[in-house]
Amino acid sequence: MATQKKPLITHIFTADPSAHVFNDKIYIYPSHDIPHNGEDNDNGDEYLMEDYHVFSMDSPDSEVVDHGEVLHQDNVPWVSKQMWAPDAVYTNGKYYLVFPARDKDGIFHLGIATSDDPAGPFKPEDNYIEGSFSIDPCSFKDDDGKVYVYFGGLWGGQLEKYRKGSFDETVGEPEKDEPAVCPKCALMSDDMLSFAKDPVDIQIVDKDGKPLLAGDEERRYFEGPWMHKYNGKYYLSYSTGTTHYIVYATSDSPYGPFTYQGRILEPVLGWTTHHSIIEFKGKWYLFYHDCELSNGINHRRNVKFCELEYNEDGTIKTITP
Ligand code: FUB
Repeated sequence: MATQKKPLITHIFTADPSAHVFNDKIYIYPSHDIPHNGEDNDNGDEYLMEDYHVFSMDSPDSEVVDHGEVLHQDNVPWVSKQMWAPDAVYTNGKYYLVFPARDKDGIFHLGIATSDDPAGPFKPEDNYIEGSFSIDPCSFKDDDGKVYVYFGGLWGGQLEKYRKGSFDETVGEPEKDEPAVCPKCALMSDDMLSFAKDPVDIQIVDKDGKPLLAGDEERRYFEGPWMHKYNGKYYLSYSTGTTHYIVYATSDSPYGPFTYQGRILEPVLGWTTHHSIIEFKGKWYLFYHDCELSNGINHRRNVKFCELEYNEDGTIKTITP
């Protein structure tokens, strides 16, 4: 299946779209790339995001509406810089924006901001979620009302630096024949302001039940987790980073283990690839980004979307951009 989609938002650079259906409309919570002429590097220093805008569409065929800036880093007491990929969830009659950023010491954590309206503005908590770390939160509400946050990203996202239990700047990725670094999952407290349980590793295994190895770069986890459910199964999808695929794995439990299934999206223009998946009025859609608007400048990205299709057996048809 091919997608012909054009950049959805063209007046600012947007990336990392987390899409949701709230009140029968599609809401998009992306990050906001700020143009600059600095260098790209493996630490992600080029991603100088400072704020969030929220966008909505009445339907996939409608115009997209920019609801404006809904949160700026200057209004979040614990943040120093880099408000990266956010997500949002509706629970307890409120909308919660879950976002990563660096604290004053340059360490990434996850923060919470709240609104009565899916379009914001969002009021931040003074401190980050205690015990949170790394980047790319996906806030998934299960059918029983429990909210789980899946998170973690390698390299600039610092995930591998926690391999020994706590942050250690000197710790790198595992050897290629060792199990890959796992994404994390934490059950949220009922008030959405803290972790109800410590984050746990989410295992991603091959068809024989063996954990994917760090050297298996076409399949192992790198960043950008997304969770959705289809026909009662949990689908964990994510970016493979260095090989630029969006891939997925399935499980009968939100905690896994997840069995690797295949690719959702072939590489897009630009280094990063990051996505979300929603169902809207009986059809499924993939939201993602590339660098078409900037002709390939890695930190000037644009959100796109296209339809996503399942095969009869529940596998997902690979999309070629
Ligand atoms: O947008 C900054 C970072 O780039 C995100 O956190 C990653 O997922 C990648 O898209």
